[in-house]
Amino acid sequence: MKTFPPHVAFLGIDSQLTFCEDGGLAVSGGHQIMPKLNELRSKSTKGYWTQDWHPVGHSSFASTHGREPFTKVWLENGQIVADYDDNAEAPKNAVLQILWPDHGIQGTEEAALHPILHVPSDDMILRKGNNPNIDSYSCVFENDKKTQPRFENGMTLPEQLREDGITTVVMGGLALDVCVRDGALDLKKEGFDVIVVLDASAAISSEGKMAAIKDFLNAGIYVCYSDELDAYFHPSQHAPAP
Ligand code: VGL
Ligand code: ZN
Repeated sequence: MKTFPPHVAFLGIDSQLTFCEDGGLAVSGGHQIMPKLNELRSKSTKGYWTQDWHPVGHSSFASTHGREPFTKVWLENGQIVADYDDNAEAPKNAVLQILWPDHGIQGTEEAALHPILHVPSDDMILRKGNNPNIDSYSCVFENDKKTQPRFENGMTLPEQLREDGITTVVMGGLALDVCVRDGALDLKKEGFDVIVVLDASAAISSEGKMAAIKDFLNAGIYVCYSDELDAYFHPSQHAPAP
């Protein structure tokens, strides 16, 4: 098996039961990507994971507001200030929120990383979504785009990656059209080379998947399938015959 060069790290996003079939926020194809994540992890020296980690009654939950899941609203300090309307201006200081079914509740069995994943004990896990009033899709910024999720050691993910000598991140996980997308875009903006592996990810919707791929390509993020990575990192061994 070919391994990634040492400056390349694996990053698994929200690879939790809560985002798989039968989970709180079920993504179809969730369980199926887990063996691919194991395969990618085994090719990398360093591994990083994120975990969606919400308190009970989080402001991103429809149930918290007595609303239907998948409604779009404007939140200010975790409170609904208006319903989202395509034609209306955004209320000042408000953050757009899709209200989700309850998911990723701290300490529950379904909030754990998927049980078939092989997570070496020195891999680092970044928990996000702790703040009851702010959702956190990206592994770099919470949805206010100001505050940042941090490891237990106090470091942000970009700080930790730089300290570890990582310049390139190979990403997969759930959901491609929400947390993988926002994390990939933010890591790219932070100056990392980012590769999103499609068969190691699953999306909430196919429209969302197409929109995310468009965003990746516009941002200069590589999008590929797992069986293309060896050729990408070891091109001389994969050159076409003369
Ligand atoms: C996610 C919606 C809400 C994700 C997390 O991991 O993609 N999506 N919370
Ligand atoms: Zn969440």
